[in-house]
Amino acid sequence: MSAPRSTATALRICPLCEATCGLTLTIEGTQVTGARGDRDDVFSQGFICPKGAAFGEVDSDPDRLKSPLVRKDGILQEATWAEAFDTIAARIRPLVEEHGPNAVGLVLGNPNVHTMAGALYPPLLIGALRTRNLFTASTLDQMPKHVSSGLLFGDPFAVPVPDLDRTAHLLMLGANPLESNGSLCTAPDFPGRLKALRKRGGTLTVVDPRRTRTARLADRHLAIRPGADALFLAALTHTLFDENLTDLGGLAGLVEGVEEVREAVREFTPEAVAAACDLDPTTIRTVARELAAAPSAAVYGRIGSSTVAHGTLASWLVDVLNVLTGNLDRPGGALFPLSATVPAPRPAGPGKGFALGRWTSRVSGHPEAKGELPMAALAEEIETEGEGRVRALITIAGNPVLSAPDGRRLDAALDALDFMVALDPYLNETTRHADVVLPPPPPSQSAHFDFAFNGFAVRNQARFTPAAVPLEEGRMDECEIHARLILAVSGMHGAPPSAVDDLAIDTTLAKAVTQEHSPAHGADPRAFAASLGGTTGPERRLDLMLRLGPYGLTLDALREQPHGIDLGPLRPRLPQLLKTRSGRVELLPAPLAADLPRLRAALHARPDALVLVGRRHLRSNNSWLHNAPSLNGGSNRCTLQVHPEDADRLGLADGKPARITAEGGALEAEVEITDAVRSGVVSLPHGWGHDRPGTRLGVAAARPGVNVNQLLDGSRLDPLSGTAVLNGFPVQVSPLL
Ligand SMILES: Nc1nc2c(c(=O)[nH]1)N[C@H]1C(S)=C(S)[C@@H](COP(=O)(O)OP(=O)(O)OC[C@H]3O[C@@H](n4cnc5c(=O)[nH]c(N)nc54)[C@H](O)[C@@H]3O)O[C@H]1N2
Ligand SMILES: Nc1nc2c(c(=O)[nH]1)N[C@H]1C(S)=C(S)[C@@H](COP(=O)(O)OP(=O)(O)OC[C@H]3O[C@@H](n4cnc5c(=O)[nH]c(N)nc54)[C@H](O)[C@@H]3O)O[C@H]1N2
Ligand code: SF4
Ligand SMILES: [Mo]
Repeated sequence: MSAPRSTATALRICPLCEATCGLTLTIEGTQVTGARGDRDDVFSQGFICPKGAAFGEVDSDPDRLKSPLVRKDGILQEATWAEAFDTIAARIRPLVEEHGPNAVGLVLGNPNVHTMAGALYPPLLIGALRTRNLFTASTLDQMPKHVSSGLLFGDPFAVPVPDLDRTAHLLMLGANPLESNGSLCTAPDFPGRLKALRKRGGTLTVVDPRRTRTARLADRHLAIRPGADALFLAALTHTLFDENLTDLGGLAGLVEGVEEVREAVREFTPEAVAAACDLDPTTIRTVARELAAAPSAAVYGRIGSSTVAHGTLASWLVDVLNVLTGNLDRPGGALFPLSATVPAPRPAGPGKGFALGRWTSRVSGHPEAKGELPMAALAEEIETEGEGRVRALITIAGNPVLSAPDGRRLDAALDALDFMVALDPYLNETTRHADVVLPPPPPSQSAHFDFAFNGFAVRNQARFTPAAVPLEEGRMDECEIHARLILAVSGMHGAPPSAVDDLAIDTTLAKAVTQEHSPAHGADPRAFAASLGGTTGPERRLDLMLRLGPYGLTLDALREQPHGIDLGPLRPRLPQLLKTRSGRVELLPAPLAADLPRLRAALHARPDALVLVGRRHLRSNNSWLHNAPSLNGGSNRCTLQVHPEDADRLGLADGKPARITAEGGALEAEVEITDAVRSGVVSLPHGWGHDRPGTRLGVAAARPGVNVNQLLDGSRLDPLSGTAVLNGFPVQVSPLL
């Protein structure tokens, strides 16, 4: 007879999307058997979605790897942690010594922003590798926003978020928070907050080629032609100037380049953009007037306005509109969050500015952005012979074979590597190519703090949840895996992992004690380090960041408030946060001005007859949640949505297969006829295509779907940010007979 299992509860911040809801987990023995919203959470106040409710199932997925895998005789086999790190040290160092640091490429995927390890260690790994071959999910996502923020404000992380709870008017482009739960706008219960906006008399305009669940909640839905947002936003800007509707309010002395923007958008009249956007000029003028007239308003753009040909221009114009209507940095407008772990603010003044293109990629000459090269260029950097070729690759929490353009080509490239390491819980489409797989423990066994998302949250707050259950025997904490990986690649294999954290703490403190605005100014670094709370390296680092942060918090203070500490609504932060050379908001930075002729050319381009856009489903998350049975029941989700008129024209029948062809290849998918997509547009979700051999994803493989990114060949990029065009590219569709 086995001993009776005890039932307990534990708090855990949900890592499954950007909303960061507080969950109360039910734990039997060491297994999570249930999850509900934590009603006392200072931020999420009990909200939970179906993904959070499935936390236990995701956590205990039997397909999660339990021990490291090392390739022996061509086959991935279970191995000890010691063997895994020995192999990495033995294989990576000689490559670096012979071919230089760029011989090792690094891929960082999305879940890194959902773990403490993913926030704390990759910067150190990048420093240790000194490689320029850095590729992340940002160039499949929000890099355009980093670039526009870098240029406008001097800081690529200074991303204004809409003040959801106080705004009187929200203009949302290319986002569908009722399915995604929000992005670059961390807001538990985004749907509830939008409903509250309507209830208090506010208005919502949604710009999306699909009539999404979010669009259905709006006062106005504009079914724009995909890829045309920058033109639409330029016409709104034009109208503000044309009708004397600009009013910078309190920003007036803080902005330069306003007159230059007026000139730059002169040509983009509502009439001039109407055909490309497929919106009538009167509507465009009305939207501009509403924006100007609202007591407060925020313009907010996400994926559908970012992963497009003019993604950086669109991201820039979003904030140009926020500035010109006086809504940037004021309550009810778009504000900059202030998270508890950023260094305490320095005094306002000129900064170093933001440079783009400090180096270029080896094969195609793509300019770097924020130190990164386009993910879409990874395959060619592996395939193409010569000095600086990527010979070894480390992937951390990324599945680019499905999430980036042309997975088949990348598959072949990964096969051609000399050596590959994957830090990932699953053997999937990407990690199956690795020589060493390092599996992190399931989330219940990891502590959590949101380093990334607190910087994009609609309310300042800080929450820490310790591991809900102890590390299972044979497991290694993800932070320790990272630390050991850093040691293995930097010639310090075998040193204690705490050395990595100590070095990080020492480096941070050495700088902080010299800075007058730092809470550590003038302190003895050793004594300060010795006073840090926390029992592990990452906890001590969190404690340090909190102590050096703007609120003077400590890890102990967070532990005493397990439901979190509310730090209040967002507050104005200008001019302090500006790091531009002028010390002001630079409204028309030169690289953006130089990209405008490309937008002008788009005014006259003939629209493609049929273009494809993506979509998200509430129960999914990119490529890795298709293995949880309760999130994957019901009808097929990987369908090609087609408007009835297009279906008629193309001879497509509902429920029948169609062939979709584009520059990267051809796919077959089931047709779903619906007028929720506008005519001229078809929609297929991403993250599917789980039919490759050598993976261990039993549930996902049974309903694999197709990989939409196989339609792309990686050549379509937003040039300023290197971001792949994943929305609004031309396709041909025909019935499959
Ligand atoms: N066509 C099209 N393509 C897209 C998009 C789109 O809208 N359309 N969206 C893009 C966007 S926005 C993004 S962010 C990317 C995402 O693409 P990726 O960054 O590749 O992320 P995922 O597909 O979510 O894969 C996540 C990987 O992390 C692993 N993982 C899960 N949890 C953990 C963990 O705790 N630790 C570690 N180490 N690993 C973990 C999973 O097993 C999986 O291998 O996809 C992009 N691709
Ligand atoms: N359920 C679920 N939640 C997720 C994810 C997930 O995969 N599933 N992924 C997470 C990640 S990594 C991210 S980055 C966020 C993304 O969060 P969101 O930005 O909200 O992403 P989507 O839900 O894909 O919404 C994008 C919308 O843009 C529209 N669109 C496409 N092309 C255009 C265009 O040219 N112009 C305009 N105006 N609209 C266009 C699409 O129809 C779609 O409705 O979601 C996160 N949350
Ligand atoms: S909304 Fe996001 S954070 Fe909240 S429970 Fe759902 S998946 Fe988790
Ligand atoms: Mo993303």
